[in-house]
Amino acid sequence: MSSLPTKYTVGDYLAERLAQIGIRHHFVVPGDYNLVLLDKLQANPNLTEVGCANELNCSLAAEGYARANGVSACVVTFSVGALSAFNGTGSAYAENLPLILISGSPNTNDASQFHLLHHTLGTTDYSYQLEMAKKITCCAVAVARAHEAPRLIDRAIRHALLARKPCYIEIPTNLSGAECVRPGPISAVTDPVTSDKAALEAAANCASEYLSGKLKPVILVGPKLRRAGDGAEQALIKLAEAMGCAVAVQPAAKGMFPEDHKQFVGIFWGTVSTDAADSIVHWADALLCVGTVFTDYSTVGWTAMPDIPLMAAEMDHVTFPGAHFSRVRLGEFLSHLATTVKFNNSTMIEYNRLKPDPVLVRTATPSDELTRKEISRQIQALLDSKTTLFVETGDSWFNGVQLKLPPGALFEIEMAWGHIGWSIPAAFGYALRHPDRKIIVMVGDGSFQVTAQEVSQMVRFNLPITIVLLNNRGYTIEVEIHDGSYNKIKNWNYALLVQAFNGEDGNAKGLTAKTAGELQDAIKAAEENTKGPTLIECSIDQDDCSRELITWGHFVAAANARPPRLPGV
Ligand code: DPX
Ligand code: MG
Repeated sequence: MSSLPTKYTVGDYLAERLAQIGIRHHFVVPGDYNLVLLDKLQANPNLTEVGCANELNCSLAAEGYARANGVSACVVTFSVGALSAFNGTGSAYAENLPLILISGSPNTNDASQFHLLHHTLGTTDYSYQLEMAKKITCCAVAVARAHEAPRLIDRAIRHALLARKPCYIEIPTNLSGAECVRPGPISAVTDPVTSDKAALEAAANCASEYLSGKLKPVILVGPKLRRAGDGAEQALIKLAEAMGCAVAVQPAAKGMFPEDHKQFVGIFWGTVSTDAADSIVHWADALLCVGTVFTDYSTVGWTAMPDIPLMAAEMDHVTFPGAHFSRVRLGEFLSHLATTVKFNNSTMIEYNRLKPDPVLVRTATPSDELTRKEISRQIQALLDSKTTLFVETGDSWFNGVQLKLPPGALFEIEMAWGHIGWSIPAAFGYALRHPDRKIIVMVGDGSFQVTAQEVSQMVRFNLPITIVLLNNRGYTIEVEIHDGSYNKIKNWNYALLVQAFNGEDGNAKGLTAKTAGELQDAIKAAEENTKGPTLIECSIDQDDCSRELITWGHFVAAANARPPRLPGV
């Protein structure tokens, strides 16, 4: 391409690699250690720079972009920027997303001259940021000489893409513009590792052994299914249909198996499961776990950990009771298994007996005071094949998980990291990559206060995101886990705040709803506002929370409160 540089610098090299792996937007906050690098990235015709209000939001916007695009980049300055961006990087690690964190750093001459520098700890050792980054990424590199940049940049990006984890690249301020070689073929960075044939075969044989003699198989789907890529989601549908058995889904994997599929039996979340997913999982005598993640949250304080021997198919390996197979790619394994398994629909027959009858949903009259149930009912009616629903940590998790996803609708949740405020920047990052989708965010008042500034980027980029803010006046989920005065927060005028972000040229709308009719009108106004975000503040009573939140909160609190185990006891 004519506008690509003829002479490459470290910054040009990085820019070209980012573009080659499919990144179209890079999220930045400038600072003097990264300004030359930002110029180089800006100069690449395939990259669009997206400025964020702060580095926490910048990293979370990149986290959301990685959900939509498969990979993302976040560019910050040394320490004051990077330490804030570590939070979103931690999220990307926990949620299995390849986010490339890039930080500017001091001039290469300063360390040997023992200079004290701004944006540092006030010591002359500047290696601490790299050392910290090593703990929260799968590969952390610091470029110390321009000629090393190609090797280190390629290594970090390749590791991130393979492991589906974040990586870290540190570039000194005086090296971004330093000359280096032009990039070689991108396949050296992006080509996938395929399964070891013998291991794949052996794992499939072991699966047949595991299933032989079992009468009641169930598939349990976890969030790593989508992260694995490689067509794993489609392969799972084929496997499920070949087996004919019940398919339950973990809350963080909602939407990764179609909810309108006749074998979908609900969200398995222990005692707060939907439909009868918990009954059928507990009835099973064989559980094929596909990309599952068992944490205190997903097992409801360890009360719902399956207690039968499991098959666990992970992104790059498979384990069985007494056997382990490395270098088996999930998509390939599921496809292979689909050709060898026997049909056994016993769990579907039983599920259809257990399945609860549809609940009659009461529609409020317009003048009725707004309730959590009515909000959910109205959001349910909004969902269509183009919707992506973001649900924030808080009661929004439980309200969102209860909704039925129509075919094509997508669902995003950050259950492993659980950072309140994630949904606003993450939905912004996601929307840049998927401007064609109808994005709805369900968020609580406490979470919104953490990252509210990023609504201004939605305004800047004219993104018509609908934010349904549940104002229950505080940290209700914490109230249910362990209450105290610290769970009260200062109330804001949220609708007015969002309009303040308009400045002189924005199209954000801020609306309030205290009754069912007001919410209906506000949703209509949101649908008509195609040029900017619409926030609808829904006021509800502080104790108007879901049954699931109270039950889950009770068990998680009990798990948190276990007394220390003494040695030998
Ligand atoms: C905290 C949580 O208002 O939602 O529905 O009222 O609970 P609900 P809100 O958004 O409040 C959220 C609040 C304070 N968690 O209840 S879930 C602890 C926490 C966290 N992340 C960060 N800090 C603290 N999850 C960054
Ligand atoms: Mg709240």
